[in-house]
Amino acid sequence: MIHLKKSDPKIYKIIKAEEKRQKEGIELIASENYVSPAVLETMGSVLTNKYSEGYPGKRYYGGNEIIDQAESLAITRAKKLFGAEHVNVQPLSGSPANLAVYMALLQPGDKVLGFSLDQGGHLSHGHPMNFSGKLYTIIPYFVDKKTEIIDMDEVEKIALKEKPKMILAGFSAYSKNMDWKRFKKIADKINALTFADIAHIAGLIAAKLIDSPIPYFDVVTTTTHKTLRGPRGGMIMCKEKFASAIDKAIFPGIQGGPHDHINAAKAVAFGEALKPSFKTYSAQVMKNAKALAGALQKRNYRIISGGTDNHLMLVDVFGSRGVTGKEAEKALEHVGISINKNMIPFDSRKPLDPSGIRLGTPAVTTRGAKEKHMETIADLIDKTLENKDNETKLKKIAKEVKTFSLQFPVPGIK
Ligand code: DSN
Repeated sequence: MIHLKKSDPKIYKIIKAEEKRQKEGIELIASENYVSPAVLETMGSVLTNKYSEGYPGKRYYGGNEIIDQAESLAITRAKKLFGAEHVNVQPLSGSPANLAVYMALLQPGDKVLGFSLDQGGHLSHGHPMNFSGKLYTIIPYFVDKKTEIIDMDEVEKIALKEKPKMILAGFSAYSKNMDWKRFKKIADKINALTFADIAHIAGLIAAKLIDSPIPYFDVVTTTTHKTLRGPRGGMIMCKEKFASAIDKAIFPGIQGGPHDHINAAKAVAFGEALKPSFKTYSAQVMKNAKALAGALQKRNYRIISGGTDNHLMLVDVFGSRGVTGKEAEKALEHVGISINKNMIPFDSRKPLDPSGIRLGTPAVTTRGAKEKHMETIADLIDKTLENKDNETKLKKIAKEVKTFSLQFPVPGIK
């Protein structure tokens, strides 16, 4: 970064400080990951200079014959990776992708069945303060109080009673597998459209380690970062019959020029995900998540729904230790462990200071951590929460976190 260092030392310093934070800390935010140096290089390339409203071969600006090749490669690789009939790689991120799906398939006011945010859903699945909750009539479904797993019989009951126009399946804080086939069966009974948001688990699906909704669902959205380990961005996959409506909803519906440098970086990441090493990586992400959940359970932490079948878990820190999610996040941040506070199902506390924390293993696995390291991480988490008000002990733990982290290189950081 010789140019940046000279021309904007302030931003240069900020980037260097963030590199240091990423290197010396333990990243357990379930939606974060480290992209490869190749993805980083592509995002920092001259492709950022181009405007290319439209789609490959049908642009509203000249000079796009090279950009067309990059976007087409991203599409072809995504189709191969996920077995999708049609792919749009232009969504700027997950929420715009979801907005486009609502716009393409529904009219304002239409009924949508969505997983409640406070139980593991996502803002764009119908939260009252989000466009989805403001523009559409959202009927929420929940997990079973005892098992903390989505009760599909209950989903069916609600669907048959409410007859939504669309059923949305997906989550940002749920550690069990979705029963895509059952969702589709229910939707077929009431002639509803099916929409899956696989933002969190796209990498695990691409690696064929968990079931995919793509064969069954009308439309599937994802982000391209998280477990998929690509650049920040979104993507929509759909059956051919929805292709034109989806494409029009993205452009000119809600977006202008696509971010060509990001779309090319998506192509690079999809290319990486098509390699056998990505399957090995994703399998390790899941093994590490199971090991971390087990190590925490051994220390008497309650894991929501009793464990994890993917890359993430919710821990009831308030119920297990009397430490709130906010207190846990702060104490862990203090020692260099990044996590986020999270509501747990039927939480008696509020979103800004809930009972739970959410942990995920995609980032630490990218750095090379294995099951045995999850024991150390669980131990560091436990010690931190036990000593959350003891500054001397926290300082000591912070040193241990740094020593632990520095054994693992971060891609793209020297
Ligand atoms: N912000 C993402 C997450 O952390 O799950 C979802 O959009």
